[in-house]
Amino acid sequence: MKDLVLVLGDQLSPGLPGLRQLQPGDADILMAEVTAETEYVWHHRKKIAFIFSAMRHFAGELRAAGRHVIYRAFDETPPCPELASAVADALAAGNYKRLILTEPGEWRLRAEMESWEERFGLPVIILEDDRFICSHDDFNRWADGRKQLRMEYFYREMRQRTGLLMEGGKPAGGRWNFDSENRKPASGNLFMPQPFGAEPDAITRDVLDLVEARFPDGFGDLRPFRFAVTRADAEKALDHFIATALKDFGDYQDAMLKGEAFLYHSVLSAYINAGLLDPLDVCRRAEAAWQAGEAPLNAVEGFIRQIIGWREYVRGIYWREGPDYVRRNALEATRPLPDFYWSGETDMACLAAAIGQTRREAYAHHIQRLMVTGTFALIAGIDPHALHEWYLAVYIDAFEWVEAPNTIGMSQFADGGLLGSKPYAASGAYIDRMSDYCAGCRYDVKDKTGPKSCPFNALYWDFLDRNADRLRGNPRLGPVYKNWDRMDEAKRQAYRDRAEAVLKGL
Ligand code: FAD
Ligand code: DLZ
Ligand code: SF4
Repeated sequence: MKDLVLVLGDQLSPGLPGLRQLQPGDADILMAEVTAETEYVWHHRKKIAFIFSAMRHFAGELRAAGRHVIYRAFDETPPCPELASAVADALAAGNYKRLILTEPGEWRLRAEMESWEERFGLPVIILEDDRFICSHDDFNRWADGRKQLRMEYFYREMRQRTGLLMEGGKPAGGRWNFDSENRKPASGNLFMPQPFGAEPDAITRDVLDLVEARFPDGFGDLRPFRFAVTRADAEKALDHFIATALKDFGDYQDAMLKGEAFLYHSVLSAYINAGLLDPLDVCRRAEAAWQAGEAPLNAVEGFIRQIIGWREYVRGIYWREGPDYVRRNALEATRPLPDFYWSGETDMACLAAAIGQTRREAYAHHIQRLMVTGTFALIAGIDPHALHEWYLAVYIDAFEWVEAPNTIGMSQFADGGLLGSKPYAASGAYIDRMSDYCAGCRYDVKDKTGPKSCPFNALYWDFLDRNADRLRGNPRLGPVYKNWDRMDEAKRQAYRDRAEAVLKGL
């Protein structure tokens, strides 16, 4: 009797534990495009197409390597409703001794899979996903007993463990972190790099037609579709990033520019998260570029920190904190998500730009997510769970283990400061400093409380005022509250009134 190995849409790695431990003759592989996975949030149509096409290509590669793959395509009528029904059908059709799984990237599926042994009456083995650098046990060992979890300290351990950018046990360049050099605004540039784009092949074209036909009311633009869907093309995207953008990644990491969706970002997150690229390998390639003198240390350190630092850290927190993490709401924010998060139709030029490109590309870079859509929702008091579902839907790289801690923790402070030390609240001045959005906006970023004043300005102070009981004690906000306290009451009231008008207008 053989084993049955289920491979999910974000587990497309030949080194996946469930695949590398079994010989081709010992196991059949099951992959399934199923309705439930396309419906748990209103996924961007590019995201559905990316997952389906990458799954189909991966199944082809497995077959070419001599594996037997049972593939349930969405074109079956009716499509397979959920992963459990795909498993049930495969078990009914074959004679299997065990079901082998690699742990999924969310609590929802994890809980479901834990019920499968009883449901299907055969041993179900759930293997730890060791495509990450830090195991659950290692993260818990690091976190246990600490008063505060802070990414920077976790990151230093990951540097030591991987040896990345380490020289004789010390950080290369004498510092762990070069962020102080990384906050430059960018300016338009004819030679701005663009991410690698793949021409859709016949498999991708079929998937695009399928998604167009089956998700006519889906979110976002399906075409043009230029994402890589194979390991080979994802490798090309990595090479392309290292050759064209890595050297400027650090300097312009926090910059935003009208009409430039990608700037010097790598646009590799979807490939890493789906398993097409290995995170450690990506980091070693960036390190090699620094060693070869092709990219400066501030860029390479910043890039590597995002992957072995932030990416591993947020995952550790997601699994450590449990399934209720996505429901946390420390600031008790309850305002519904404004419709313009879906339509992009708002006069606020920064939000229109970030959401417009999200609709077109299924991509926004970190500062757009954190300091535009994230900050606005935070200071407007939007329900963090509704916002979480939005981020989980609209980005091609969105899987709950990485999206939820970034949204609930980093961006909305809804975990009360567990993941990060302060809320990312800001007035329009931040966006004005880091972007060219304000120049073309209907609102005036310099105006604080007038009818045309930038909405971020009043909402910022109103947020601090509304949440004073919860936030005043935060040491990083002490100076800000001092400024608020020093303002005369008429000015404070003008901020409150303008904020009320903005919020009514949502
Ligand atoms: P780059 O800027 O080129 O960074 C390099 C790589 O570092 C990324 O590919 C990614 O793998 C990793 N990385 C960078 N920042 C983070 C981070 N904060 N957390 C984890 N990994 C990071 N990232 C996702 O992969 N999926 C998500 O669903 C997601 N949701 C987010 C939601 C919010 C509210 C915020 C503020 C951030 C979110 N991020 C998410 C993190 C980050 O914005 C994206 O990883 C990044 O924008 C992807 O673009 P890139 O590949 O060009 O990244
Ligand atoms: C995101 C996604 C989509 C849209 N469709 C599928 C699918 O049909 N089959 C599948 O195995 N996986 C899909 N995925 C990815 C899963 O939702 C993902 O594995 C879980 O969210 C866990 O991270
Ligand atoms: Fe955004 Fe305010 Fe600038 Fe307009 S003025 S782009 S709303 S920060």
